Amino acid sequence: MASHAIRFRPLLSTARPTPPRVAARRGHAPAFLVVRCSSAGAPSAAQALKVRIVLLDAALLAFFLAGLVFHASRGINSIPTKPVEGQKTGTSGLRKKVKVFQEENYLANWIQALFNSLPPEDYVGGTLVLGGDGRYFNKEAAQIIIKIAAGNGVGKILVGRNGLLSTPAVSAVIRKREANGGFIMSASHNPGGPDNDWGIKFNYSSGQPAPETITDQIYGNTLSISEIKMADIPDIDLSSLGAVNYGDFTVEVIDPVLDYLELMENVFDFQLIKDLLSRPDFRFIFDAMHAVTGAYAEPIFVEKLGADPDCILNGVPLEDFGNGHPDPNLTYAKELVFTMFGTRAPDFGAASDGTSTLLMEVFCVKSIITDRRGGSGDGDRNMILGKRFFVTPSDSVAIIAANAQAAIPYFQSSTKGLARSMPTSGALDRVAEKLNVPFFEVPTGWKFFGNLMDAGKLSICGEESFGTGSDHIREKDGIWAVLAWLSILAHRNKGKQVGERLVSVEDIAREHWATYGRNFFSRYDYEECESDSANKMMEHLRDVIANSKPGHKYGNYTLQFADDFSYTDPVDGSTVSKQGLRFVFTDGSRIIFRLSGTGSAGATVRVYIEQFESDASKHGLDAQTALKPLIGLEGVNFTHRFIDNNLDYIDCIDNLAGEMRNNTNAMIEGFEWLKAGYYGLDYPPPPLSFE
Ligand code: VG1
Ligand code: CO
Repeated sequence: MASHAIRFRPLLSTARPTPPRVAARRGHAPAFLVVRCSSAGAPSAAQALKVRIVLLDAALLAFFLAGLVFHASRGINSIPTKPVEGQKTGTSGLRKKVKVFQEENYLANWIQALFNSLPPEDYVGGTLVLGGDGRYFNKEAAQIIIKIAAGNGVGKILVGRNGLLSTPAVSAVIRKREANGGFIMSASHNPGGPDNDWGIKFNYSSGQPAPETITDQIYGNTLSISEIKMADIPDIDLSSLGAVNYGDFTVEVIDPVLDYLELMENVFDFQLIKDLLSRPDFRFIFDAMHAVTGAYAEPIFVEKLGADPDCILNGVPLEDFGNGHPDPNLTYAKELVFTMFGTRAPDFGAASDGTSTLLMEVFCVKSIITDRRGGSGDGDRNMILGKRFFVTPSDSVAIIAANAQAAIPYFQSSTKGLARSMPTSGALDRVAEKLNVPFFEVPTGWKFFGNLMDAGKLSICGEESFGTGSDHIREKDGIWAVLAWLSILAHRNKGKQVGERLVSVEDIAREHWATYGRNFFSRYDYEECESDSANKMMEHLRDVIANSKPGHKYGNYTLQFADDFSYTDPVDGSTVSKQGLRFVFTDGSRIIFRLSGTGSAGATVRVYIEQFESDASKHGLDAQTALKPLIGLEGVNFTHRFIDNNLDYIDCIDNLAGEMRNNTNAMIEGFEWLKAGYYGLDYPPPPLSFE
């Protein structure tokens, strides 16, 4: 790698003023001293000083000199590089195979492109946070990121010990420490290990995922990048807490749990939860699925809340999540599901980010299940199960919202507003209506919630993909969701004698349906489809939409409208389009098609099916039974209609049907088969028909 010496030319910043939001959040004036690097022809630092010294008062001069000394001691290598194709950020950061990230400068290019995209006052002399889910390649990546940050003039990096920080913890640390932003090293729910995925995400100063305006700029810069600025510092030992200085650059290794734990203690009534967990008649299991939640489970659930340590399963984060898929859903968290549907099921089971070990016989007196397969590697997802009962994420957020004010101190005074992603079921809409608070429907991906929260318009939000959260941070938060449910259960059972029947997860859900009606919901994923076919299928569906008219009959359903979802941010007016194809019927039923934006190979087609039922006598139906008329659309076959006159699509769909039979990732609500004691790799064929 070629490198050459850089001379420093200190300048008074001519850059744009810091946006008021950033300045206010930092709580101090924006950095005014910017060091620019140039390789030749620049006046020396001493010359520049002479010119400018008259303008500087004593304090400024002192600061300036200090900066000069520090910068001089921070050797920076300028590494020539070439653009790499395909570094476009998806729904949540840049995700690729580990092997791709290991290619020369692949990661370094993206990180440098990021710095090239941010206004210098947002990072020069500032503080950034760095952490991740402990997956394979994080250790190497952390060192690269630290050196490039130092090379670009960042003042301080706060890193979680051993590079670990859950996604919600990164958001919490950014906010608490008033940092300018942070990096999350995670491909989230995508599997880890040398042959699997790696990912990187940048969050901004209020802890929110960078908006598309920034990620688009980063992508633009990856296409023209020619130089990487890397500080010439040794690899940092990330295993022990404390700060190390290299001139004016500091790396501080922080405890990954403390800031987050403190926040949770402010949001929830820990004593209330503790009282529930100490009941002899309440059992709770937590499986951390070898993902990052493992680092949080013991300090929070055991040390603070008194849960039995034996009941934390797979609590040691592993680089490949124990070879599991760290996505907490009904497919990847089968063992947890099995346990919760077993004869001696605990009262409450929750999953957050990945396990591979069978939980077949877990009979802890007090137990919590947090299953990383049912969540994601980075601790932002969650799955909630009661005894022989699955709460859909769409219902979960609605139930939390409906009960938050009574059960969670953070929401005691008010709920500002509620929001969900477009494909998430309409259960939350009805709660917003009843609470008479503003409601928002945003595109898929957490980044769209941040602005609403910053503007004070949003308290609680969620996605059907096992993401739930609130404005306590700017990410979805798996442990927050588990604590929210525990709070609701604790609140509902306060004062109950041992032996008295406890209000269960199922009771709470059924009561909710009785009040608001039930939104039956199911999502089907068709993974690793051929990209071209999937794109053609979507184009074809767009044609169908263009030709469809309100009032058009589909079996017993009448089309209200069909469109390609687009969104205008009510806060900054920015717009995004092509966010999912919707067929919405007059009774509120919906069929939605989307292409995933988080895959690392091929295309993933997601189909979301939803039907509203107000009749309480039908709320007990299995979701697959309830949804059957909509999915089958007898005599019409909805999916078939879209494809039967184009063979290309049929090829793709055939392929999809094959994938479906192999049960790649079908989040199937209901589970009659499971209740009947069936448990195996082959799910019964789903009702969605692709013939
Ligand atoms: C998926 C989910 C989406 C979620 C995103 C990131 O995106 O559908 O709701 O926000 O993953 O979650 P897509 O584009 O594949 O449908 V995570 O836990 O992977 O950060
Ligand atoms: Co995740």
